[in-house]
Amino acid sequence: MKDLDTVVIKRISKIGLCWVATLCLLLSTIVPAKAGIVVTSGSTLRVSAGTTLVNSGAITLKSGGAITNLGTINVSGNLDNQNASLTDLGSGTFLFNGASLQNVNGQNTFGNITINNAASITLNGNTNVNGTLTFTEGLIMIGANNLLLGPSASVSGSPSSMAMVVATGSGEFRKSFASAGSFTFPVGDNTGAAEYSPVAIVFTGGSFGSDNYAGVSLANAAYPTSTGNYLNRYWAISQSGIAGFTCDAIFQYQVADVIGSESQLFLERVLPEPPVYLNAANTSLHQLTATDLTGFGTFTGAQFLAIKTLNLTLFLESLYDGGSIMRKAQNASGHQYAGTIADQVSIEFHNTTIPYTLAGGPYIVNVNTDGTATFTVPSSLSSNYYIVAMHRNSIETWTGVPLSFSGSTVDYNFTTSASQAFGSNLKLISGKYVIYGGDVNQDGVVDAGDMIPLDNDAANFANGYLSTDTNGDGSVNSNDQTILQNNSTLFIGKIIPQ
Ligand SMILES: [Ca+2]
Ligand SMILES: [Ca+2]
Ligand SMILES: [Ca+2]
Repeated sequence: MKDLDTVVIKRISKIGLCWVATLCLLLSTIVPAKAGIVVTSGSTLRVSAGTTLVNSGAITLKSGGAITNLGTINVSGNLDNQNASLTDLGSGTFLFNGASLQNVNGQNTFGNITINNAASITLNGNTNVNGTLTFTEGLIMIGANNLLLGPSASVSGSPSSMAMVVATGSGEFRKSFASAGSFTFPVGDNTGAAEYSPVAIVFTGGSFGSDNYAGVSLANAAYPTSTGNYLNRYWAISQSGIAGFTCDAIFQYQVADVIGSESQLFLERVLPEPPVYLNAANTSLHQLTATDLTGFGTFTGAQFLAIKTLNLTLFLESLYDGGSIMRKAQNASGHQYAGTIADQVSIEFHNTTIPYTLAGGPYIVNVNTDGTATFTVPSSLSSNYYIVAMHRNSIETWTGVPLSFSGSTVDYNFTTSASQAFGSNLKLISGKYVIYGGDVNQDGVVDAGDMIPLDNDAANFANGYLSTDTNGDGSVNSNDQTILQNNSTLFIGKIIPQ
């Protein structure tokens, strides 16, 4: 015997047990169900427009079952969709009004959702809302799942710290846009005290492709590089399918999250690096604002720290013929990089005491044919560091001494003497000191281990921007063995402090 308190909707044609579905179809009234509804495989729970199905328990949608809600379904227990794929539950409203935490399982597409449960609901799958998301009371905790509002969807009610989306996990609260326009993400955290910190974004232009979205997540914590005066909060905004956009953004924070002086705060986009500072905080509205963004990233409030510039000069043996000029690295069809760029190096900042740990980077930096390489250093790097240059087939090379980054500009030239590199580990070519080439496999030494991949690529007549192409001409052949053999004979390897 089935549980008498549970309504089980079975396959209509097979069982003929269709009374609940029939009632819902026919009556424009409130239909009370007992504690729990189970929709079995092959059956559909259909709620007509104008009908409210009041359910005082859970709704279980078995795999193969369906719900077509064109009216309203009041759920006070869990909504457990056991279908594996995204399931459209109809264009009607689901009212979550339980007295304890409600779980929404599975991947669901809703028309409208209203939350009126002070004990909150948890989404355990990716969730779409195409109509209205109404906040009466309670939190929607999305965790690792994405909550996506469609292009026509909107938010209603009065979001607050007691009625909002908690987006502090790896999931995002996403909104799709049909065209330029604005949307306020009613997001916040439930870390310690629940705090409401919505983000409003206003697209003023752009090309909005199908399935586009902008998505928000946040953390009630200091961004790791924050120092001095800062905000105990950061927001990450991503987007997909929105090309060539311009966008304004407003980030609302709570004064309780200010560490130090609020008047010192600016909106800082900390990612992507290098960080940039935007407008000063509005200390009466407690807002951080950005205008005319053309890219998103991670944003926080922080004091303005002077931008630092590192001007390096270096030559790579692999591209250097003398005359203070490098060739441009080639790929199979021509120059790998446009303009005056010869190649790219990656630059790391290392601390100056054992164990010389990584303090910043690696940062990908363009090196021009004249050896100059300039980039903006994150303002958080304000101490002394060894600068380490790495290149796809060159020997890792450290500065001869640590450099101070207390000022705004740091110049360093590896080419003027051997001692400019730690251990004087540079090669003299035509009056300039260059970074040794030939470390194809990037293990820190030039030896037979580099010859194996080179020989393999040469045997295959490989072309392209390849680490085995030690002279950077775009093809791998016996000419690439020269640097490698010369430096292998000299037992060239990286020399680093230890
Ligand atoms: Ca909090
Ligand atoms: Ca090697
Ligand atoms: Ca070559």
